Amino acid sequence: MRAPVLVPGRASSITFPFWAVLLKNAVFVITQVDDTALSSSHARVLFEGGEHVRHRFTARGFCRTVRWAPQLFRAPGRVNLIGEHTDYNDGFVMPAALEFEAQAAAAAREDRLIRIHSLNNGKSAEIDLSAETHTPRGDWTDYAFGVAVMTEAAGKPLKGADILVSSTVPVGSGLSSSAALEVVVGYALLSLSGHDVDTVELAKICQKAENDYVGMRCGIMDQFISCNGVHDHALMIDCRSLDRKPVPIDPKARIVVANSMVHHALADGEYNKRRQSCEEGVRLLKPALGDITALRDVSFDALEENRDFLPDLTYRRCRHIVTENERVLAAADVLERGDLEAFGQLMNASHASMRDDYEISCAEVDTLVATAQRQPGVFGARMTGGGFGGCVVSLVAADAVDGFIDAVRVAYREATGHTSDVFACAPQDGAGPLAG
Ligand code: GAF
Repeated sequence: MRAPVLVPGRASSITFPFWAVLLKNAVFVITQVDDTALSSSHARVLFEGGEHVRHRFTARGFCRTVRWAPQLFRAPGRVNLIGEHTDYNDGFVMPAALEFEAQAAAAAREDRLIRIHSLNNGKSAEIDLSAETHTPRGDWTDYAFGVAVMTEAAGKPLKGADILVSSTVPVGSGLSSSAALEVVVGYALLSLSGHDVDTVELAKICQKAENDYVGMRCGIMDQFISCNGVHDHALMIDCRSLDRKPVPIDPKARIVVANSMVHHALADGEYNKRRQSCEEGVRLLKPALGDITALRDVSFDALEENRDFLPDLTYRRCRHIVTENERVLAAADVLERGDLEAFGQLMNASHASMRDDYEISCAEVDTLVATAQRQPGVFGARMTGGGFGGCVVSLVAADAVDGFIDAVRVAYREATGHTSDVFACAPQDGAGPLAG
């Protein structure tokens, strides 16, 4: 398989909202991070902006014992344009970072407690980094505390911290709300403890947290794009070397995301099963193909020549990965040449492969994809993310976007009864401090 030429991404400046200036300039005395105080609508002013008086009232309302001068951080969710389930096969992916993001206001502590409060669910929790062992709780806090534990395991000692988090990434939609939370917490903890933040290393730490603390055997795509996204670009990532190349999105087209509003519960178990099938494929093909370590090393011709070594289901799982890798490489070429029609056809083929070979779609998503694919001005559409629900990504001619959004919303509601959130996206930069 041809290897792409990859160059490091460009960093660009981050704009920060009005509320961030207020918060950054405020030194306030915080009481406690407790549910009643912080889940109030007043507390939300911290993250959503609002008039200064209300802001100060809020600060006084829940701040009593700890002097708090937080630093602010952000980490985006993502949409993947093409390259699904290829990341854990050492393959290629092409995601973009979204405007939806997790934000954190965080300050170091004198001790080794990490205390976190979520403005999304109004819940708080803490761990003591000095404890001998840490037991995952099976809830949202595992993403945050897993990152703290894995950061220390990577040889980076941390100070304790008080962290307030808020996220606009819709949960369970396949837009990587968990990676955004991991990355924003990791960025905050490293910064508060005086470490330089290497965004490739941070992505690896966050992936390890998800693999070994949360128990989800994900690849590195979501954490990597949240750390390294590039404004107005998708990012072509080689998940083996972690080389990356920003690919500009032609201004004649817009990325449009439509949420199917369904998420089937079998997602995590089925995800791990897909990964096992890929590993089985490599094991069974190795005697014939020699020095392969991942499906990345298998060409389509080699797979076809050796398909008799594989049970049919394993063969189809492998065929998705092998053809998807080829599609991502082709997609990078055609996008660079501005051939949006060809890019769209690769997206459509990717969806068919996920639906028929990898079997990670579902009826509602197939309906949404078909609805999107038949609209005027659309180049292509496919499911994005891990599967079994979540979002559909489409590439749409810029001058057809408004009509596309309305038509998809109406047709999907008529077909399924669900009201889809449909929105055009502009790719953002990866994680970083919010105010400098
Ligand atoms: C999930 C995982 F977290 C990613 O690593 C990736 O495998 C994706 O599903 C499918 O492409 O988002």
